[in-house]
Amino acid sequence: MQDPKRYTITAALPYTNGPVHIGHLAGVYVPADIYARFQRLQGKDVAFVCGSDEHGVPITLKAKKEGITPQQVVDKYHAIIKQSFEDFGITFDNYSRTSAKVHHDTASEFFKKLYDEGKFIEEVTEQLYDAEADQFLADRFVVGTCPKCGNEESYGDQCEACGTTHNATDLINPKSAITGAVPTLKETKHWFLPLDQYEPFLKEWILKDHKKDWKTNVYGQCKSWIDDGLRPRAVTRDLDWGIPVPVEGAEGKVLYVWFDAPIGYISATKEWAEREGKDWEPYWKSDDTKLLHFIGKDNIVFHCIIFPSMLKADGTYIMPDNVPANEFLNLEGNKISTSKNWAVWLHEYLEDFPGQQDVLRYTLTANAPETKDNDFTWADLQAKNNNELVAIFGNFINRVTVLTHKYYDGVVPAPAAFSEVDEKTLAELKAYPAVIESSIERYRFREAQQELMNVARLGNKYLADEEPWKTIKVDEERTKTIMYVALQIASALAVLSEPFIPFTSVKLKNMLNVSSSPSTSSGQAKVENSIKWADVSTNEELITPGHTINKNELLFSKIEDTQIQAQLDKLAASKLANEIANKEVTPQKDTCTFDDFTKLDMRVGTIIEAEKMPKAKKLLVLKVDTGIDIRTIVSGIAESFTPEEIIGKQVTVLVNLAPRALRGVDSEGMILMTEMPDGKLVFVNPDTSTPLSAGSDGVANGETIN
Ligand code: B3M
Ligand code: ZN
Repeated sequence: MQDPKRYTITAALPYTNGPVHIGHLAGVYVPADIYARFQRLQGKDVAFVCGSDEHGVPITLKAKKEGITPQQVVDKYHAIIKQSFEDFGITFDNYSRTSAKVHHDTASEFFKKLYDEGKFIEEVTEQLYDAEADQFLADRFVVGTCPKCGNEESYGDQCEACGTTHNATDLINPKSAITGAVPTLKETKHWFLPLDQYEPFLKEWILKDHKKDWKTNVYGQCKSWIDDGLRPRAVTRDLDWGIPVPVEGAEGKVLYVWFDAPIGYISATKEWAEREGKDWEPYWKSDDTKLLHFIGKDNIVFHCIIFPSMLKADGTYIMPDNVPANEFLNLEGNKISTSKNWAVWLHEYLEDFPGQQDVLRYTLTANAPETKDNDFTWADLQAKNNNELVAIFGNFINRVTVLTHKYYDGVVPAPAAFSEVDEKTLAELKAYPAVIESSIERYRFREAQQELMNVARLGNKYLADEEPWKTIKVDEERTKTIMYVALQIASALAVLSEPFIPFTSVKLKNMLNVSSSPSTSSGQAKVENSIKWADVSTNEELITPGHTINKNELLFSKIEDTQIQAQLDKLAASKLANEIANKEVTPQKDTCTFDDFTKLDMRVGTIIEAEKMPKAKKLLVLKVDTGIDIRTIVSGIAESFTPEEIIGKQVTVLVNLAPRALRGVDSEGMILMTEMPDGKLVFVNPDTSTPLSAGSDGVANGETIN
């Protein structure tokens, strides 16, 4: 869309059943925020809205699991999520929630209008029902095999493996997620949006108009759904958590969460407009508004097919201009998972890296899963920080500000004549805003950020080549010119970095004692030392001679190996805890009688020698002092212990086990061991901290302990 008058930018409403993690940030909120900040810097009229998605089955399931009410669940996580977004500088104009009255009203009215105009099909159908829980099963209340790809853990409304949406009754071998019961079929009445009727519209709008300007993954998914043929889709559910269906004869029914949630964008805009004394309608109904939905790839069908069909059914709304959906971010090679606690939670990151939001924003953008799934690794965060933010950006700014203070007491010097290099460098600088802008406008945020870093590279190279620390000894005028040029680059960085690393941008502006202001189309007079994005390419001077900069401070600091190791340890602990939780416990063996048991002769022995059995991974050959004698025992513990660490150890020995040959060595007894939940072997420990000699009280070497 050419030159829109205003922007309505939406970011997917997070389900309020847990905190947000780096996957959310990378996939949706950071790119949306870069875009919104960028447009505001251009002086554009922006409404950037989001909010908590507080209805739907995930919330109900979480409440059941924690034994609290759904309202308690959403109150808790709404607060945490909202705080995380603020902490990471996501500049929503409004962060609302779908339990807000304005949303209940907006969604009800939306449904009612379509209902009154006969846009729904009302139908009694058989739906899956869990008799044990006395509840209809839809969406995430039911799991089964996906009819399209065969994934055995598909949800009732969507298969996460192949992305297909379906009706719960399409699942093969459905099972209730509440009780595990096999559901029966029971009749119930629902309202359906006949998506099939919107096929001609969708074909025209997406397949014809957006073939070129939408991302290939988004366009491809849409095309495949449309080509497969669309079917009517129920927009109501038999549930007690959600927005009541606002028509008669619909008691006990609520709006389907994917019907109400996208309307949340509209309610959030209304709430914002009311607060700001604005009219919300142009942001949703005026053709000169650019509407954009930032989402993850699992939400494509809802934003490109279902919601647009709803808007079309209403008839008064505009369509999104683009839906720049991202792929998924993995973590250290594995899929991020809330239930497995395989994630980096934003609130936890901030505890471990206080004040280092920009490091994460930068790393996530540098690695953004824009065209394919990508992997986040802690080693990469360290490298991005140490090798780019510290070594390039931070280093350049540090040199400029330190030298300005050292040579000129912090006052920007007046330049003498520019050399060819100076002219060339300043000309190159002027080209960057357009380059970055072009990438952002095409939703290529990693590319845009790389260009930003190239500005810092330009500055670094300029200083390294011109060497003001050498010229200061021989040529004062030349040094002033070099520092003047370097200060122009630093000032440009202060403004150009704002969409990407906003906290750094603020610090840098403070250091340079400049401000930034949105560009406006009307040619207003330049305010001294207030820099607009467009000034970087059009203005000869961003920071003026005679202007005093502030005290120098470090923008970034090195991240040490120990900090990274601590994060890896945390993940390893989480993986272990998860494995333990999911480990199948070996069933108890058949009963053994007391007589059987008394046949066992167990004694406390001391390992006096230990060595590895050649060519056997698991076996150690031990010499054990049993109190009766010293004997050889072959034990399968080599994967849990080294010979050195067990010499001198007291252990429990079954001494009357029939001897047997293991790899040619006669083993005369058995050391008692047991397995810890994580699979590690431990000794059945006689717990005698000081060796006892025979004859004293207590259990001595060789004494029978049963
Ligand atoms: N809450 C799904 C999700 O968090 C959903 C998005 C709603 S956007 C209207 O992935
Ligand atoms: Zn599937």
